[in-house]
Amino acid sequence: MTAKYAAALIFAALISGCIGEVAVDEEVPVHGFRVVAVHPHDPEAFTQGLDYRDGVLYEGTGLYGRSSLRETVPQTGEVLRYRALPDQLYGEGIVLVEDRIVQLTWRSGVGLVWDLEDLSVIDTFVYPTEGWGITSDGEMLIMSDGTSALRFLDPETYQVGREIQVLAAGEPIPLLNELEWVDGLIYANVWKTERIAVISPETGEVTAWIDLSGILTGEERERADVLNGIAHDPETGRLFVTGKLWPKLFEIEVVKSERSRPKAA
Ligand SMILES: [Ca+2]
Repeated sequence: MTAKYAAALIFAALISGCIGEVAVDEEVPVHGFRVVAVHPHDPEAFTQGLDYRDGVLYEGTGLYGRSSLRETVPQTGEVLRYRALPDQLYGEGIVLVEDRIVQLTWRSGVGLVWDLEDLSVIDTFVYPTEGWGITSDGEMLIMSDGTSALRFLDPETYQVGREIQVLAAGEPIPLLNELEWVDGLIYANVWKTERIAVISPETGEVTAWIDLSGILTGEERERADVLNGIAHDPETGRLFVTGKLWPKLFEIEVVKSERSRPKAA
């Protein structure tokens, strides 16, 4: 193929919308962010779940032999309470529900239920999928498992009610990870990306993306693993994000855009 012919083919594909990443996301706005505050975060914490209540941040961490549940002061990173998981359990998402903390594990098919008052395990439950992220809409638990599915679980029986498939511009979005319920929408980290999907809990449609590219410096990024922690304070609207082995916890504001833009390379 001559270069001129190849160029003509590419041009034809471009004008017909067949190539170019803009086409994938063209119907979904991509929001930016503004850092409001930066707080210390334990760079040894392999963050898998983040939640917030009454001035305290709750964090679940992963890896075999290093998984934990911890309660910290967001402004300082001070650890108020800490519980190690058994070595054979790989901790995943967490969510506070009334006076309990529910924590998933990755491939053990078992969830742990902690008493918020003394951080003792008071119950367990089982599920047939991997466990990734978990949040709550105030009535049901919402769980991710590494696919594009989100399942709604009864918070008393842990039985699955309904399930939604998460789609952006008609395409399934797999690898949904840490979750957070924010003002009637589900925020989800997408594993190995710096994007948060903003998802309608009714339809599973991604109504917007939040692009957190550049939130860590290049040097920080080299030492850290992926974005994987979102916590929201419904009282003040504060939104916290961090990631696995990140040295910082960020408070951010979402800077809304009505327009889509191509994914970062
Ligand atoms: Ca969360």
